[in-house]
Amino acid sequence: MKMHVTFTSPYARLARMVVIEKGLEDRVEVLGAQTRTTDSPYYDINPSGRVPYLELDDGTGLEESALICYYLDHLDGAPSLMPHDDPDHLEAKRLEALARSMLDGMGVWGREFAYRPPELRSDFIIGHETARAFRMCDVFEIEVENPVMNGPVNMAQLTLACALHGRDNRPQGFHWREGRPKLAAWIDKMGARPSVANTLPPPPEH
Ligand SMILES: N[C@@H](CCC(=O)N[C@@H](CS)C(=O)NCC(=O)O)C(=O)O
Repeated sequence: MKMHVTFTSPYARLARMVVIEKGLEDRVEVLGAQTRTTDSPYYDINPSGRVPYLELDDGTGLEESALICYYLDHLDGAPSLMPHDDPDHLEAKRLEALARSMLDGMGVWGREFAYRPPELRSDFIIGHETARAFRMCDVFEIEVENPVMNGPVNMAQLTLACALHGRDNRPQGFHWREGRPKLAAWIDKMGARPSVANTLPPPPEH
């Protein structure tokens, strides 16, 4: 299988984490894609131009990190990151959705800095997304004590790690550790997992 990613994308990072958590490094070739470029050759592989994208050996292509993670977790017939028979299944899904909601907002916020020159940035969008992200961090300062966030590794934990690990001051002004000691300690603990440590985004170019 081939997985197309960028190494800055948190959604691609989530899929890369699952490859490592499930021990699939020998079966999934991770390839850097050229996104956000006119006429990128990647558009011939995935017309949407988004990452992550998983090309199965039979040529089928899967878009969307949630679907890719689902596929990879179920490949061995023993899904461990989203176990359906777990009594906490719904609680795990609830927390995963909260973490993804935070990640989605941070993507909007980060794109204002990454892809717009300063004079075109929207203070309104930046303000709105900054406030949302900090509110969600406050929610997780409490929820990191939830048993789902402390039991066997799962999608809720990995999604929250994608949103926060290696993201201090990224986007600019995201000082989420301040006043949130439990969340900071939880992220640092997650950072010891190879799937988290080995998928750290590269440092910003500017
Ligand atoms: N909901 C999608 C979001 C994927 C996404 O937005 N990826 C961004 C990178 S973070 C992307 O590919 N951007 C390139 C583009 O918009 O052309 C998922 O979870 O996979």
